[in-house]
Amino acid sequence: MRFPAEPFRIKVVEPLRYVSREERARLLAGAGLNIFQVPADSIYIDLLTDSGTSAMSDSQWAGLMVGDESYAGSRNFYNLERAVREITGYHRMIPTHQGRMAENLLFSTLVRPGQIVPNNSHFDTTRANVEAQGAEALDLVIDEGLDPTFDHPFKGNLDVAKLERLFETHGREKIPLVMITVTNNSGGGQPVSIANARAVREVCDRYGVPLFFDACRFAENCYFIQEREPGYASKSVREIARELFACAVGCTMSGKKDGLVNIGGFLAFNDDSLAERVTNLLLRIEGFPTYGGLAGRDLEGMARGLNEVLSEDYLAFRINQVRNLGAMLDQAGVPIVKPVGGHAVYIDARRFLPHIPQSQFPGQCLVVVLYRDYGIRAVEVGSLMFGHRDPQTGQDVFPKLDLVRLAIPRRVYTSEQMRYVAQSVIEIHRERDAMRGLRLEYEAPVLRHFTARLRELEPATVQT
Ligand code: P61
Repeated sequence: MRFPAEPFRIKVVEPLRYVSREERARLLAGAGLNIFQVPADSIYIDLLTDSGTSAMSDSQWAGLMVGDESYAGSRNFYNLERAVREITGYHRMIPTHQGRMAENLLFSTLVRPGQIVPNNSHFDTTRANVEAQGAEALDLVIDEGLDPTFDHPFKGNLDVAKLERLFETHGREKIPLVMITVTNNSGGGQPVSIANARAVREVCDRYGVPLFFDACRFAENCYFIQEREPGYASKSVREIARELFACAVGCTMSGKKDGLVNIGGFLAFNDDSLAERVTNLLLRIEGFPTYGGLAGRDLEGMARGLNEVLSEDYLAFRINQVRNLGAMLDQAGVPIVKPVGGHAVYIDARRFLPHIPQSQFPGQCLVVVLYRDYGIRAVEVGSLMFGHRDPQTGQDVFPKLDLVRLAIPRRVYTSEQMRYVAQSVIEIHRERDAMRGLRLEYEAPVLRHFTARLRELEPATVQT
């Protein structure tokens, strides 16, 4: 039987500070209504991200003490390399300080200006790293993946017909690699099936182009495969992971998600000549190949975390905790992306706040109230994160979806705390008609959501 509740007990606690509503309102106003700029110790429940926020196990903490900080040949590098080989089947593992450096190294090596990199959906760092090479980051997720109400077991799948057409139109010279993000974060934490990964690989092989995974949440993806894909119910998640990774030639990885660590990442594949090119760049911008940008102890924590994350008791608890939060919201009529994904519940802000147009950032409005009134930090994944002004037309361009992500850190919050989150969102939903839109006062040229400053619109200027 799988564990019905937390498959761990708590040995160390981190006290949370209570901050009054007045104090939260003051902090938020000073931060330009940007939740990234609020000090974390003024937050009661922090659902900004599941990235780097996991609680490490006793074994991982013990692993830090056997960190070998030798400049070259640290024993922890070999432990991590072994863990990655066993799980993925890729024999070259290049450690990096986090996922975006793995992306930078891969794209700097393989991508040229004017090329196109298709993905089911690029996450923002992936997109930024593709664009930094002067290339286009193209999202090809299946149409069902863009409809927040459509129930589909593998909404993260990449549209194989669209990929075929892309190759037919542009030829293989324009497409240096194809990526699939497992699970698909920007699309709601939705999984990708093995059948889809195989079909994409088949197209890539025909055109002689490599397929890479953005594998941050591979274990959660594999749990969904076991649960939902015909033929996989009796296979272990570990076996499924091996089969999934065999569909691609390599991966980028942020260990801050399914590596169960607070910092770390890697790039892994089997191509020795690519390893040589990447390593030359790594030496210049990140570190020596046996530590990347990390301490030996960090490598050890990630080696142990990668094995722990494949525990099926852990994964059953993890996926159910996120799913239960979604169910509480759904039952109360809060519009969420369905089915609930692996690491987060996504609220559909356009349906939650239909009276606030995308130009007034409905998702960010909800983020503001969640913190100011309830001490909960969520993140907007919508018109603030992905919207921009088209330089040619001068028009504002908005993404199809305006979502608010409640990302659940791994092994951190109790079910009671999750109930508090659900009740808070439900109360806001009841009062939603009184909420007002926002105006952007400052934006940086890239990744604007980190530093943007906003202001609440006066009631008189709200459009109806
Ligand atoms: C997150 F607000 N994700 O979801 P790094 N690929 C994928 C990711 O989800 C991802 C990375 C690559 C984060 C952290 C984050 O604007 C933001 O180790 C599918 O963070 O470099 C990271 O991995 C990059 C949150 C990143 C953000 C950028 O919360």
